[in-house]
Amino acid sequence: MATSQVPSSLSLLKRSLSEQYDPQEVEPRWQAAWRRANIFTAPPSQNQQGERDDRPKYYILEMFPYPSGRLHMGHMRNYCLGDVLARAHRMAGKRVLYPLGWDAFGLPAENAALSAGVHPQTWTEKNIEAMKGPMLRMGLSYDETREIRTCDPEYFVHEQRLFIEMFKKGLAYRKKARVNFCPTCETVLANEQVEDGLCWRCQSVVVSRDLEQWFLRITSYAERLLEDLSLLEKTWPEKVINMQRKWIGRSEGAMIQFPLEKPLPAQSSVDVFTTRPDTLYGVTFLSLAPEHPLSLSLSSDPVIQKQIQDFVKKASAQDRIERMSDHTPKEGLFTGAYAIHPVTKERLPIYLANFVLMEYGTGAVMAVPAHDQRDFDFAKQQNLPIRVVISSTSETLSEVLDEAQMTQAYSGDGVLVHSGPFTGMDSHQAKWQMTTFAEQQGFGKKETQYRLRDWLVSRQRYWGCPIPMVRCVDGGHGYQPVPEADLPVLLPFDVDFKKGGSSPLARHPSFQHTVCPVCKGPALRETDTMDGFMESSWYFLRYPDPRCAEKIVGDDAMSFLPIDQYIGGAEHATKHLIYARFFTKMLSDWNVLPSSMQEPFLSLLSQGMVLKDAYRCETHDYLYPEQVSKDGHCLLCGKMAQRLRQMKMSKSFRNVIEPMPLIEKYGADTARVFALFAAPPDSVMEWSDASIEGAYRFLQRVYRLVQKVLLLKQQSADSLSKNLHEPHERDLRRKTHQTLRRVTHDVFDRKQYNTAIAAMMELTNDLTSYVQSGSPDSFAMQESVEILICMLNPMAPHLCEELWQALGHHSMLAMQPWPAWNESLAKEDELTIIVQVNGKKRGEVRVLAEATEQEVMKEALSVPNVAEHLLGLEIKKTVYVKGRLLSLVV
Ligand code: ANZ
Repeated sequence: MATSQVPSSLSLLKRSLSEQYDPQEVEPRWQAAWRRANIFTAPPSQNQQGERDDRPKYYILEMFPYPSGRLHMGHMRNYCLGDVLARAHRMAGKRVLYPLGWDAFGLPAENAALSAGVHPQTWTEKNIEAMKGPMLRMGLSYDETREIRTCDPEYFVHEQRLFIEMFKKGLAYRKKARVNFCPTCETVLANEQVEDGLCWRCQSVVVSRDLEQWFLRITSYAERLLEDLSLLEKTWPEKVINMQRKWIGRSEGAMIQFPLEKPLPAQSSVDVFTTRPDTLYGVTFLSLAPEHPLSLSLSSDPVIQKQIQDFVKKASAQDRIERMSDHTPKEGLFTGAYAIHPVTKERLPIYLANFVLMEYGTGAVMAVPAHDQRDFDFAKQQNLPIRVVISSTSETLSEVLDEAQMTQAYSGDGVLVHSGPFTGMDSHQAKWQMTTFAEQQGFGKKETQYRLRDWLVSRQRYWGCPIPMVRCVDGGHGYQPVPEADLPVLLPFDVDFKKGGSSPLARHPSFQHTVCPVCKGPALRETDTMDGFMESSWYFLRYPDPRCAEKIVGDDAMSFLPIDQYIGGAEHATKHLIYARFFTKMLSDWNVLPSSMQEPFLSLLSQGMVLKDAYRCETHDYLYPEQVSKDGHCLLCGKMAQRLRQMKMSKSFRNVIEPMPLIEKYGADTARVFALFAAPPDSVMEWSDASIEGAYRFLQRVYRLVQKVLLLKQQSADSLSKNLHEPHERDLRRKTHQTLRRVTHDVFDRKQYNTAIAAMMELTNDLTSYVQSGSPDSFAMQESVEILICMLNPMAPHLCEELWQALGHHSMLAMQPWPAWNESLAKEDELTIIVQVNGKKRGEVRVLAEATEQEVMKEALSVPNVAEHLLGLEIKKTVYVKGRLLSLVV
């Protein structure tokens, strides 16, 4: 157990307060004291003597940072939010786990190697140190004993084991994929390595290529990932849940087969996925993705074949998202082939169309131009027939849309027309009836599709976790996992970043050549590394037992898991937060995690962005604040600069505020209170110098208040005691306990620190007036000031620790129990009741909190304005809302 006593080396420290509060002296002193007392180390569920620690656990985590080397205000806000919860829950008697770590693999490290010639590892380590300093200077109460770095072999060995297990279970596999490829560097590029269509290294035009890559079968978890979002509905932001729903994108519909008029040796029909089987009678042609496997074999005419080849090439080079957009011009090509409508037996021309993507459904669409806008546009362009089969009303056929007059598709629901035996049926009902009919006739079946794709994880990069696979060259054993005894596969340090462009691993003299684990013949080691999102998909499982070497999740880990509160930006809604859920479900299926742990993050807080004004000069573009005069002119040329209000903090807008200078000027506590008070955690936070000053002044006020209290106590401790039932004392105690109730609720339940701080500011004002009132009561004063210091501690821990000690305590405030409010003291003595006559407010009355309806009525009738509005009228109805409102109807 950590001790909460002030260590002896410190117990002789100041018992009185310096005249001026000096955060630069106070803050490092307390940080050292906390560290020495080891109070932030998360207690395991059982100590070394085997004694159980039965306190409830609380695992709080912020999304771990990428060690870019720069700590910005966005980070700082994130960590302040987490630290408040960690500190508050420790005080509330929980066994808190609040760790820190580094998402240490990634592209910028490799960029640095290329541009500055620093090894990615050196660069990363240097940056971690550079960022950790300011983080600890902020007073964040991390358990430093559990720090992890994902680039450490002791960390990534577990990722390699995970990958191998996924391979063995068929969850990691290789398939051909369309990838970005740089012909000059001869390497595949991740999306983020393509800048404006050019290679980030050599600026050559990037092309698409079909190459074999490693994939993880996240799609086999699509349904569970979607279903279990309902478990998170009350504790995750609605926005994030909706983004995940959309990303996973379940569509229910049918798979329908259209026989080819001239069957090919390998295929006799085209399968399509449709969400609207009810429109089957409206199909007038089929559209295939240019990349569809049938495309090149549909025509035997060499002229058409050439046209098809050219079209495929052109469409494949187009951006996928753009291709799907309603606004992108539709492009198509008739293949010369026909399919047969499975019901009407009509001939349907087969087209290639740029807006059909191979990655979705079957890569083929049954086109219903009357009811699908893209098909409509395409039909108009290609002069193809349009056939209305859904009528928007249930009226007679005369109300049916006229194809010749239509200017856009009607995509809504309605009643079926021109649909054989289905005519007159409601389109909802017809969807399922048509599907059943197709099933009976053998040309279709019910089908659910997901937008979610399998996760492409191979990267042709150096600074990532090596994929632990080898390929047998001669023995025919294909891909084989690296044997457990040979794990981890380490990254060779002596690599050459400059020569050529391809991955340094693929050019390393000895890394690649190895032996096949099955036949001991020659084998080639996989030279791809894993996508950086792999490491962040499971890192939270390591903190509870970070040094456990044998297993990914240590024995005591479940005494902390799952994470009670996760904090991070909403920009991770679809990638990281889906991958982490996927891994958790998978590990739960493997019994590495218990079956009860289906979700990693029980509650999620997505903090808003940090914004600040930016300045732009016509000639000099964005300006640094020091390049702008007080009256808004560019100091470089004297022209008036344009002031752009509250832009995202970003290097390119030159409006970034670095936390360290702020801490050096005002101290960490001011920076913390500012970050917490400026806005609710999930809203954007607007930077303003005035708010920083405001936070600073508030803390100074609290300091002076305690100085005054100490002075009064010193002067005449006993004579200050008097009756606590006097009105002033009752008022102060009521305000104190009401504030405590409010702050407790705001911090622990609502996580709205800005309103909590506002309430403490009010209490500080009341308490200051009370203390200055001449004859304060020592008990009431001490009680109120101590409660204030306890409540403020999670936000401004250094100042509060200093004041706590000055108030005469010997134990550290960081381990002090969170105070409990007294409900009877918090209760209002008197209440204000609004009196309405016929729904209009006519007056108010002050009554005792426990007053009955009759007593309230009696008071109300004596209010002149109320009496006036009742004069000569009969009260027909009375509604009394206890403690709030009396409504009279006359
Ligand atoms: C016929 C139809 C008629 C359709 C109609 C829609 C409206 P969601 O809802 O997003 O899942 N589609 C199918 N595969 C496609 C692909 N690979 N590329 C482009 N479009 C494709 O979309 C499903 C609908 O998108 C399907 O239903 C299909 O068009 C089209 F009045 O089939 B529909």
